[in-house]
Amino acid sequence: MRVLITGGAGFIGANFTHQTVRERPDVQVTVLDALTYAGDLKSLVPVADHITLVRGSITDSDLVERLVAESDVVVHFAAESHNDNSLNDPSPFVQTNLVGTFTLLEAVRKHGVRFHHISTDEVYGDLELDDPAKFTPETPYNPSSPYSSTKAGSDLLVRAWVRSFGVEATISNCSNNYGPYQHIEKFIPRQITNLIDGVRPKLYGAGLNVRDWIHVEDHNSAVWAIIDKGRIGETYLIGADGEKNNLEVVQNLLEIFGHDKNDFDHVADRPGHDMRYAIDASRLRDELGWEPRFTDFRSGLEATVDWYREHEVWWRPRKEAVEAKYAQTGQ
Ligand code: NAD
Ligand code: TDX
Repeated sequence: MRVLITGGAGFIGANFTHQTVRERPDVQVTVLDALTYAGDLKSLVPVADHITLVRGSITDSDLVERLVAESDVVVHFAAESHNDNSLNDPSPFVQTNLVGTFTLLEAVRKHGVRFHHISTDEVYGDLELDDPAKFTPETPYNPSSPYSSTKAGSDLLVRAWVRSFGVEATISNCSNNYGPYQHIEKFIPRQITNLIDGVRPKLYGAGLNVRDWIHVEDHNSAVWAIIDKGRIGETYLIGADGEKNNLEVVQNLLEIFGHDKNDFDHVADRPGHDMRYAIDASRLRDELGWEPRFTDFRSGLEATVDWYREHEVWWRPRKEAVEAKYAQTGQ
């Protein structure tokens, strides 16, 4: 099987590439990645001898068509992925998440190639803290940020290409991922690298916002389950019942580092900050028999802390610029 992985030099795509090379020696992997600020070639060094890497944009229709024509499956991770960046400048989000997905869809349509679209639970908006509900595939779309609205739009493009043109596609909407190779602009690695540097963690607002954490390896095993056994045209929600508020996550990290649980700072809140995400993954579990393996959040977090401690060469070059950017918004 020839698999084209878009965004394979980013956090989840790199972990997916590693998992695929490790567990599926029969798969021929090509990664297409523009190597934006979020992509890092170092993340692919451990698998460099087993993949073909193409540097380019998913908005480049000639390049995309050539690569898609040589593939059996496209797994589409490439995106602008950070909410805070989308509040500062939405333009690359529209280009990559909407125009890029459109470009890929036109190519898979022309060449009859199977497509799997990676999306987020944020397309559903947010839930109240005291609401017992979780997101299901029937929850109406109600995105809040420029990031989540462009992801929602990309999902709708995929659905329309399935219905109107018979494209063989599936969609997955996953909750917040954590694990190795995550960009240090994101919540958990930002706080881990702050703590390594002796800087207090930064909590937006009161810190009561809830995210439904899943280990990146579990997200990626679910993606393979959908590629292997998923029904064409279907949407699968991926989550592992990992709801935690941000304060709890920061206090877990402080404990791991042996600090007092109050050793953090409250900083400016994110405008329009979604309160709570929660996933009902029963379709994935019941239909496809998928189960998460990393169900103990604390030990997953400890392993992630160890990874950042051991891979300072990977993240250090970005740290100063990331913090300088947050300083501009008082975060
Ligand atoms: P990331 O920002 O770490 O990586 C994105 C990758 O896409 C980078 O390597 C970047 O260089 C590449 N890219 C960006 N624009 C491109 C373009 N125009 N052409 C080609 N490549 C381009 O993101 P991530 O956290 O790994 O997220 C991957 C996917 O998973 C995204 O679609 C995101 O919406 C989705 N998702 C992420 C999470 C999460 O918690 N991180 C949760 C659910 C869904
Ligand atoms: O320094 C911080 N302090 C803080 O309190 C940062 C960077 C974030 N936060 C909060 C904001 C959120 O409530 O932590 C939570 C998680 O923030 P992010 O890591 O920015 O993730 P989020 O906005 O929830 O979106 C993530 O999950 C869904 C990914 O970045 C998206 O790509 C994915 O779709």
